[in-house]
Amino acid sequence: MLLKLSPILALLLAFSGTAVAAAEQPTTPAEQAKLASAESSLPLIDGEVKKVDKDAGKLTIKHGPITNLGMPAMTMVFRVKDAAMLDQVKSGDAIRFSADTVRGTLTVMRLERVGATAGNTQAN
Ligand SMILES: [Cu+2]
Repeated sequence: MLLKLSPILALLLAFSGTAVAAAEQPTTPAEQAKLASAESSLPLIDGEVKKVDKDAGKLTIKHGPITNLGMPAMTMVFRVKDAAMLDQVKSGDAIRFSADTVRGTLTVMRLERVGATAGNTQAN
């Protein structure tokens, strides 16, 4: 009897293992949509790039109040979500950006250049 039960038990264990693994998957389409909308609903903050550190993957930004983080205006260092952001700006650029805490680190989630502050007026 025990010998006949054990394959069933093994099957049940295999199924429950699969169920647990599926439940731990953090990225169902619904969750991805939720994450994406949370990201795009972050407020855009005015800032000025003070330093671009490509080696460290960081930007120093003089920023206005960041309401979603409860942070007053200051100059500070942010990590960037995407290293390509570091190629889009240089020191002195006026930007708009959104920031959030990702795994305990303040991270630039979105970045737009609004113009250079150094009289860089080229005709497009
Ligand atoms: Cu700050």
